[in-house]
Amino acid sequence: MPEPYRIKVVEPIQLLTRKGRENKIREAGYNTFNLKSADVYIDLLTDSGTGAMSTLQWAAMMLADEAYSGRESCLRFKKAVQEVMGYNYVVLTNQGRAAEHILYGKTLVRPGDYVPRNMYFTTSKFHIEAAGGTLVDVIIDEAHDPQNNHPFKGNVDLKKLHDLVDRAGVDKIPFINVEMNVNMAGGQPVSMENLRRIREFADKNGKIVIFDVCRAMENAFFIKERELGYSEKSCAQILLEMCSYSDGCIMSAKKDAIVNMGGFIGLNDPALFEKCENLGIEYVGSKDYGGMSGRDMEAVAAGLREGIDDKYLASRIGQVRYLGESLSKAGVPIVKPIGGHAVYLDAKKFLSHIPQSQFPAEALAATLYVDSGVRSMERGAVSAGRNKQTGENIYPKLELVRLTIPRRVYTNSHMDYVAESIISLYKHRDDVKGLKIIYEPKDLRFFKARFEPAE
Ligand code: P71
Repeated sequence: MPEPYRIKVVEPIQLLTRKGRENKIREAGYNTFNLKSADVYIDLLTDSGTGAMSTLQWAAMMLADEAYSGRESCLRFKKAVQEVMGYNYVVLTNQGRAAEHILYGKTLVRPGDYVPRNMYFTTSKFHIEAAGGTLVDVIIDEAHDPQNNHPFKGNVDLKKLHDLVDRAGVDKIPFINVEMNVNMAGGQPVSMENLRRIREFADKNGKIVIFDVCRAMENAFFIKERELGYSEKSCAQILLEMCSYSDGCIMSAKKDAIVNMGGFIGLNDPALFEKCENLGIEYVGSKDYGGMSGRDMEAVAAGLREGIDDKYLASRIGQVRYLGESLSKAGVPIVKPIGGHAVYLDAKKFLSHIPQSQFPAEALAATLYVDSGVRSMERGAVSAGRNKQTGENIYPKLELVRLTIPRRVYTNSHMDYVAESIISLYKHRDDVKGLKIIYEPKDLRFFKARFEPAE
């Protein structure tokens, strides 16, 4: 089926010459984060905050209440979270990492703690480590293999969870952290069955479960499509059941809620809520706005309801699949199954002549920009950073380039262009050279690192 919407507002884009793109990437230190968006033709850097809002969202923004306290927009925001996800209490934050800072870093994690999670995410790992904790990857092994076709590659391996409790001691585990549609694994879903088993495990061990729901709506779609007993349920019903297995969540609304800015912590425990709300006041903004304007809140409230619509999700994930299948059919190595928000190129396979110490994913992202003006994001050794003790580079199994599709922004002819560009690059892949780092900040280095071609 075609997209369940038509386009009312457009934004022109332009393609620089090849020479121009060569200059721009050199000036950017071969890091696509450092490019100006005006120099990018098709921007697949991220799906975060880059979606196109609907007429309903823009109209709701005009009705926003910008009062400092007791604003109506805050009540409507909280009502939408309760209705769509079922959490009783909501702390407003400007985006996901502020929610992680408050809930993980300032409230739950103590020095020496271990936090099990189905694969790391950069900002989540940062806030757990900044509080003196260690993130322990408990995702199933299949998730680390780009070719494995497991339908729920985001699942937690319950044995790894048991082993961690045995090894670290149950008191050293402040919470179990479960990400929906695991970003770093390729946008891979967690099954309802797995969520139920995590809940049982948590209850047996007296632990709370916190979800990262920034892509939980896309996860709900995969459950509907792939898990026995869910095909007749709506994604909205599925999402409510998913969230019922958790005690709380953090959300970057910039993803599934299709807004440019916003986030929150959802909780069911009033005492935990009280703590987080007070921290929110100290770190992000008073309790009725938490770093958002009233219009941001109205956009989120409307977006939460639009983002969980079955027809929208089918078209959204259908577009990601359309791009992935075009690449796969041409033999380009991508992570399988195709995920919810992005297609991930397997840079280790794509550029098998470049050692991981020369950052093949970063080199591939830079070359793709020069070739076609398409901006993608490195998700490999540069993102993984360095070992805090030894200072050595961490070399993750997955060395990927993420082609992240913004929601409701590009058409399938843009996807055709992207696919053709990558297929032609794949044919002359042997010409691509590796990179060496010439500058990097201490933490979250991928945002600002600079490179030069390796000799
Ligand atoms: C994405 C982002 C945005 C991003 C963040 C860090 C580096 C590069 C790009 C943000 C997430 C996320 C998950 C699973 C928490 C956050 C933080 N993703 N959890 O994928 O994917 O949310 O950006 O609103 O602070 O491009 P925030």
